Amino acid sequence: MKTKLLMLAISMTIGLHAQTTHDLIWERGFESPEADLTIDIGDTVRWTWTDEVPHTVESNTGSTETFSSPILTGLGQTYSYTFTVEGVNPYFCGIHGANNMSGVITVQEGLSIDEFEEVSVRLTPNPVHANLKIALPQNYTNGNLYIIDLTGKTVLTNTIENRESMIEVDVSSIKSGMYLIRFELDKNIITKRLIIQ
Ligand SMILES: [Cu+2]
Repeated sequence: MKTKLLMLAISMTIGLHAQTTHDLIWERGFESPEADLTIDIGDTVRWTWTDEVPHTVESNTGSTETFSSPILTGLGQTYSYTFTVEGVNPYFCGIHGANNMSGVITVQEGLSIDEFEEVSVRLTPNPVHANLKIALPQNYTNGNLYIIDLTGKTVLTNTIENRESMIEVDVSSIKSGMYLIRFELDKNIITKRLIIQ
């Protein structure tokens, strides 16, 4: 009985570890390499529409998994897909075409914990009213962060210096709503969704 409980606890921990949601913007001209991600099996990719024209997210020829969003229009609309098979998944917008909107989601089995943490950024609290605390990975040299509204306009830019692992950003001057916060840490680009209240 105790063994079973322990096994359950371990498998729940692994399950939680695997369930990361990665955010991407989705608009005309959004392409590789910014539209590319490497994720773990079981992770979800969430695309957020950041312009006001119709788009789809569709797997392209040769994709390991097959997925297709409905045609969505409007700022802040989202489409999410959870990847469950190791492989390579080229995708594109069925309306604007692979030459204008496309990327590749690479799904790997069991990214090591180090790799996983290398690309992890934690935002607390989220939603946030004033002081946003950001936990950063420690093995980068140069960093910038951008808070971008759903029209694609950058409303705040910060340089991250001295390889800080925890920073605070005052967002009280930004009006409430949904934003994307984008981190450029050396060559890693990490985008997350941020709600400001
Ligand atoms: Cu499109």
